[in-house]
Formats: sequence, structure tokens, C-alpha cells
Amino acid sequence: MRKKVTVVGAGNVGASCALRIANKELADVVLVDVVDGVPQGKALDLLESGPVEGYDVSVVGSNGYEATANSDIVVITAGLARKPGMSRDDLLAANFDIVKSATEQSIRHSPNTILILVTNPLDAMCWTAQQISGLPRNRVIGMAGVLDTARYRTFIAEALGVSVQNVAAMVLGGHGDTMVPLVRLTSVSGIPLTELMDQATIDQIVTRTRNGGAEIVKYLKTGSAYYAPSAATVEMVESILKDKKKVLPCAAALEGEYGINGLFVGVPVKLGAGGIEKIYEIQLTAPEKAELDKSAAAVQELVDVLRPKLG
Ligand code: TXD
Repeated sequence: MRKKVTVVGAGNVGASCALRIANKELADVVLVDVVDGVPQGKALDLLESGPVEGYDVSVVGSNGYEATANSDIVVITAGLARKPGMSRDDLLAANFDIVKSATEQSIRHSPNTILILVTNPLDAMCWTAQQISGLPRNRVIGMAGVLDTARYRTFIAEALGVSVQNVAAMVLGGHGDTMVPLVRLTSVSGIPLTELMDQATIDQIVTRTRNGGAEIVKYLKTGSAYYAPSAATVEMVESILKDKKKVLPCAAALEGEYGINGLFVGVPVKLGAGGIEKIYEIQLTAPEKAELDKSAAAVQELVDVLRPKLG
């Protein structure tokens, strides 16, 4: 039997996720959005690409959740995107309500599903989804680290004139200006980055990575990035559906790992059929740990604002 993935939010990221899932023939797709006609129209358009692209998956659009029943994975992208000058945190209150309702309805129809959160502010939305759903932590996962790491790897490959595939790296921490690119563990086919690049260039790349989302928003003016975000999300979807057990930086609910408790923070995890099958707790240097703590504190601030809204 084919796998089934629901994508909530048929906007830029959601529709791009649906396109990539169909193109890779990973699963049947259900697109859900509140806007009448948009998920239906985009789904039909995607379905009609099948004969050309050669995929046989079904793609259905809906304003309700009946068609989402028994999804293996639900990807939540529903929300408002950042406009120029708007921080991720400005989105907090509006997106809390949206993610709460998307989670409730998704879980009602797919109690055994794995949730992948994309909506910003990412780490706080993961927390919201877990509080609302009551799912165990292996089944609530946030997408941010794969995207942030992809941006970091792109800039390194570009600067060195090498293949992006040779750049191995991890960006940890929250999805925000306090994210933590781990320079010490970045390598190009095993060669430490620090042997290939001077510190000033590394610092520039780290700063550009931290501002990677804003750089795109500045160009687009009316929305935020979606090609790389959807690619990153679908890498996670694929690793779960195919039980590939990729080790990827994802937002996970920490219960004491890295000295952090009760918060979602980006850390290396193993993604397989069980969702998060392992959280890797790697040895950090004191400055790296301090950066991760700062990032976690930023996530904590948002969660403190949201907690009373849970009722
Ligand atoms: O790294 C990351 N995690 C991110 C996060 C990378 C890129 C984008 N990121 C965030 O994803 C972004 O800040 C937004 O919060 C979401 C979605 O971004 P996208 O660019 O796809 O926004 P759009 O194009 O505005 O699409 C959002 C859709 C839109 O069609 C709305 O009608 C719909 O969400 N929406 C809803 N769908 C279902 N249910 C409800 N309640 C709902 N409310 C709005």
C-alpha cells in the first residue's frame, strides 16, 4: 500500500513540498488549506503533472481533514510568512492559533501520524504541536536545521569552488538569529574547514547563514523562501518513509540532553520509520555550549509567552 502524507498549508512551502513528494513518488499527498479552491486547484494541477513526470501518486486538495485520515506523516506549513522587517517572533501569536487548530484536526484523523513542523517561529510551534497533540517526542519533529545547514553548505562550497556534496556540516540550536553553525565539525571530504579557509571568511559565512532567511525575504519582498525549505522538509519525509535513518539536524524535544529540558532545539537526530529514533548528544566546547544555551533561552522566551495560551 502506498504511503500517505498530508501537507497543511497549500502556500509556497506547502505546495512545493507536495510537488517534491509527488516528483519523488514518495507517497499520496493531501493538501489542506483554509482558502477555498486553492488546495483543490493546486492539487489538481500537480495531479495533471503526473503523466509528464511519470508519477502515479494521487494528489488531493481539501479545506477539511476527512481526506487526511490515516496519514503516515503530516507536514504543517500553515501560517503567515514573514514580510520585510518582520521578525520570526512577530508571527508568534497568529501562528500559535493556526498550528493549534491544524494539530488538533490532523491528530483526530491520523492518531498514529508523525508531525513535521515547518511554521515559524519553528521551535515554539513544535512545542505547541507537542503540547496540543500529547504525542511522544519521537513523533513531533521540526524542520529548520536541515535548511540552515543547506545554506551554510552552499556558501562554503561556493567560496571554495567545490561540490556541495563534499561539504559536511551541522547547524544546531533554534531557528533564528541565534542558530549555532558548528564550524569545528565542518569538513570538506574529511578535511577540516579551518584548514581550508581563514577565520574572517568563516565568520562571514556564519553570519550570512544566520541571516539566510532574511536575505531571501529582502529579495522577494512579499514572502519568504520556499524552494530550499521544501527540499529540506522532503529530505526528512523521505528518511522517515523509507526508514533511511539519516542523521540530520532537526528540532527535537529535549529532556535533559545538552542540559536543556522541555524545549525544542535543533540537534542531530536519526530519522527513520519511528520518527526520531535517536538524539545524538555530542561533546560541545564551552563556547559552543554557551551559544546553544543562548539559542535555547531565545526559544524559552517564546514558550513562556505561549504557555498561558494553552489554557
Ligand atoms: O525553516 C523553516 N522552518 C521555515 C519556516 C522556512 C520557510 C518558511 N517558514 C515558515 O513556514 C513561514 O514563516 C510560515 O510560517 C510558514 C509557511 O510559509 P509559506 O511561505 O508557505 O507561506 P504562505 O505561502 O503564506 O502559505 C501559508 C499558507 C497559506 O496558503 C494560508 O492560506 C495557509 O497557510 N493557512 C492555513 N492552512 C490551513 N489551516 C489554517 N488554519 C491556515 N491558516 C493559514
